[in-house]
Amino acid sequence: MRKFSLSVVGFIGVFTFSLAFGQLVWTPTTGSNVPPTAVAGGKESNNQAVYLCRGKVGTNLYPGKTRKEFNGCNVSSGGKEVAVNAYEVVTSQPSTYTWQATSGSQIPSNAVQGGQDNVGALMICRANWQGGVHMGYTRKEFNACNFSYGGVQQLVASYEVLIAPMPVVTPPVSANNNVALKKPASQSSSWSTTQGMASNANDGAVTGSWPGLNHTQNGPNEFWMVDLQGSFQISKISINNRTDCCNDRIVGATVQILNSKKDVVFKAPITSSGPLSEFTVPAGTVGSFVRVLNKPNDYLHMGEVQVLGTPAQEALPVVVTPIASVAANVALNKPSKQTSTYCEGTVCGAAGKANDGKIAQNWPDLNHTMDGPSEFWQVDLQGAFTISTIKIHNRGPEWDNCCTARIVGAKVEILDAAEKVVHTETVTKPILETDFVLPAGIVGNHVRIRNQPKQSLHMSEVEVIGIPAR
Ligand SMILES: [Ca+2]
Ligand SMILES: [Ca+2]
Repeated sequence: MRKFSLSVVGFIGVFTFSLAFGQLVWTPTTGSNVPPTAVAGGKESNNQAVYLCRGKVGTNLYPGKTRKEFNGCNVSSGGKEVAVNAYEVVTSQPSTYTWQATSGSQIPSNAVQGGQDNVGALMICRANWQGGVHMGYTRKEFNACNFSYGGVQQLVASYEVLIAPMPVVTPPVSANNNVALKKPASQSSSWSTTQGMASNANDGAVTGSWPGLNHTQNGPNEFWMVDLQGSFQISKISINNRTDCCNDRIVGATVQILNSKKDVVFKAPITSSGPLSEFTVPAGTVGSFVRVLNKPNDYLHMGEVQVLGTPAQEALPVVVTPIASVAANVALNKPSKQTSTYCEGTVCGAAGKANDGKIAQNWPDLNHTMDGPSEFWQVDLQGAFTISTIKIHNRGPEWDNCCTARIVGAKVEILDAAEKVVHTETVTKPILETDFVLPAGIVGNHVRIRNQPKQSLHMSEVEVIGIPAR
């Protein structure tokens, strides 16, 4: 091949500026001084190595090739082969760099830049030519690898580009991820068939403005719920409130964590009308669902619910036997009975399900009578207790809103040892939990819940908080 030495004048100092082109190490040199550590990138037809270099012509920096006989870095410029006397040669190339076959304008996004001209970046390429392999440069518009050979520019459309490894993106290990994100969400009702959908509250968009909100109707028992699709150790729940109006409607709502059986394992009231409410969940809390219950008879709308958690094994709930000398649920696991029992096949709403310690709120984890005119459920406390509070946990809302209202009108009676009524309360709201704080000094041996006539009586749990009477 012929060698040309054109336009090689005074380039000392042109490489003092720094060009951060990947991880190749470019070492300045001149003329025939090819360092022994130079990296071969191609070869002549007689297998003599040629080395990757780059040299400046005017203001352009071109990748090219060198060996000591060239007395410079041979680059393609202005249609000619130009030997640049003061140039840089690659003396170290990461082992992860590879040559990738391509053609035309198809340049991989991780191609390595080796220079630039007045249009833009020039990527390092090489092509087979006349029995050898020769390095040059490419850009999409060239539709080829541009290199020099035999004194002139060569353009070869089938070529290779030098590529750098794609950066490896490592997801955070065991981080507290938002495990609610885009999981199946449901709600008791929606604003319309197309607006205020449940999924708006866990789509990842933290907006407080309509229409980027979930939006229920304003019944007594509205809710939003996300299925986490697995059990997670939950550390925190964040709720982004609506901010464009009506931000006080969320005050009085309740956030709950439910385990895989939909037992409530954590609950907290939402007390702030501010843009963000955050709930720190006690360590060890494992849940599969997160539910937000509305403030009864108000709309529930939220921008985003985020649940931070890590995958976990679910521990079975431990039933703790209360110590009788302090105020405790004295109805827990005591003998209970009811006038009739509703069953679906072999699955029945036995009386004991209303005082087994589980607040599951869904069938079949409920007691369930028939719907006669005078049904009741009753627990024998097995002793006389001074009763301070009775908590009635209603059936949950997510099955159908028909059932939660059946409890309205139910009577709560406290009976003495002779089963004479000593105190009565009435359930007035179809809400999830009604707490009756009793006047001081009420002593009872039994608690009876009478149905709203001709409505089935079904309850998740009846808690009777008391201490042994003296
Ligand atoms: Ca959202
Ligand atoms: Ca129960």
